[in-house]
Amino acid sequence: MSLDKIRYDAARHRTKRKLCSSFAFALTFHYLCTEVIGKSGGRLLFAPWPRTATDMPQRKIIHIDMDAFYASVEQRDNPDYRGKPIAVGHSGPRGVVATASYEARPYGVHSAISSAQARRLCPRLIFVAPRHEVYKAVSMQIRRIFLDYTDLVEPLSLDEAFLDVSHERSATLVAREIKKRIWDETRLTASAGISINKMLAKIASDYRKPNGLFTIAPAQVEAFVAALPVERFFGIGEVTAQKMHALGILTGADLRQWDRASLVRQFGKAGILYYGYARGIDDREVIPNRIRKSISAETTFAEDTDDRSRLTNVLTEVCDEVWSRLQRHRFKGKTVVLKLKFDNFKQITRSKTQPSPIDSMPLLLRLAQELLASCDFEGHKIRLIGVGVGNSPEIAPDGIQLRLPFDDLI
Ligand code: TTP
Ligand code: MG
Ligand code: MG
Repeated sequence: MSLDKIRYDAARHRTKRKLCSSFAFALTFHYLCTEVIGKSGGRLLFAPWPRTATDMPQRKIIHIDMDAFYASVEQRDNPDYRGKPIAVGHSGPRGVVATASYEARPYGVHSAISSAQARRLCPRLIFVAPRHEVYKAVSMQIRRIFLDYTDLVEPLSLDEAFLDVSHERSATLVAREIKKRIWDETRLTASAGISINKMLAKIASDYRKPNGLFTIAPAQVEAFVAALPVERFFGIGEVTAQKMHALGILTGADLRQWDRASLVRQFGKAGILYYGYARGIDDREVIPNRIRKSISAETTFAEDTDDRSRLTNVLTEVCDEVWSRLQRHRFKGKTVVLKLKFDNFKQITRSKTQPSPIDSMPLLLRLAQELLASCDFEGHKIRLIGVGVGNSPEIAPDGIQLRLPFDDLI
C-alpha cells in the first residue's frame, strides 16, 4: 500500500469520526432540548423542552387599544352624546351594534348584538351611524405616534397594535408617553398593556380599561397567569374555553397541571400554545406590516469608470430592471432618484419629481439620464450606479398615506 493511500485512508477515517461525533452531539443536544409530545403517522413529534417565562430572552411588548373606539370618536365630535349611553350602528330592524359607549355597557350593550336587543336592554340608548372615514383618519394618527417609538408596530385592527420596544429602558414609561400623546393629539383615551410577550401585553391592556395602564412584570408573570380565568387568555376563544371548563380547567393554574402531550391530544397543535400560555410563554414576534416606500436597483462596476457612454449603457440596464420591478410590484411613484458612489466611496443622490407617477420606461430612462448629465464627478470615477422610484401617490391598503423619507430610497 502506498504512503499516499495510507494518508488518504487516515484522513477519511478522521473525517468520518468527526462526522459521527458531531452527529452524536447534535442528536444528544436535540434530545436534551426537546420533548416527545406525541406520534403522528408512526413518527415521533418533538417540541422544545418546557421552559418558564423567566428562562427566555425577554422582549418588551406594549399593546395599545383605544377605549370604546367608534363611540368615543362620536362623543368627542358631538357634545350631545357625551356622558350618555350611545351605540354606533344602524338602528333599523337588521342593524347591529359596532360598539357601545362605556355609559351603555352596564346595561349589557356591547359589540355584535342586534340593535333591537340593544334597545330592549337600554331604552334610552342613542344610535349613531358609523363614520368609517373618521375612524380611519384617527387610526392613521395613532399609528404615526406608534412609529415615533419603534418600527416594530403590528396593527391588529384600526384601534389597536402591538409595539416591540425591547430597545427601551422602560416600556411602561414609553406606554405612558404614548397614551398622553394620543390624548393630546386626538382627545381620545387608550389603554395600554405592557409585558414580556404579546399574549400577556394584550391581556394587560384589557385589565384596567378604560384609560388604563397595566404592567405585568417578569417576576409577576407566573402568579398572574395562574390566577387568570382561561377565557381571558388571548387566543383561547369561547368554544375552547367551554371545552376546557368541561375538563375542569378554569384558570391558568388548572391548565398548568396538564402535560403537553395530553393538551395536544385534547386540542391538537394548539395544545402546544396553551402549554406555553399556562407558563406565561408566547414566542410570537411583533410582525410589522411594512409599507413599500420605493423600488430600486443598482450595479457596481467591475472596474471604476468615468466613461459617460458606458455609464449611459449601464444606466439603461439598471432602469430596465427598476421598470420590471415596478411592474411586478404594481408600484407607482412620482420621484426618480439617481445614486452614484465614487471611487473614494463618497456617495451622492440626485432626484427629480414629476406631477404624476412615472408611467413608462422611456420616461424613467429620460429622467435618469437627465439626472446623470447634471452630476459633476469632480475628477472621480464611478464605482456604483443606482436608480430608485418612490413618492407613491397612493394610499396603502391599511389606510396609511405613504411617506417618503429620502434616506429610504435605494
Ligand atoms: P374593540 O377594541 O374590540 O372595542 P372598543 O374599542 O369599542 O371598546 P374597548 O374599550 O373594549 O376596546 O373594537 C374597536 C372598534 O372596532 C369598535 O369601536 C368598533 C369596531 N368593532 C366592530 O365594528 N364590530 C365588532 O364586533 C367589534 C368587536 C368591534
Ligand atoms: Mg378598543
Ligand atoms: Mg380593539
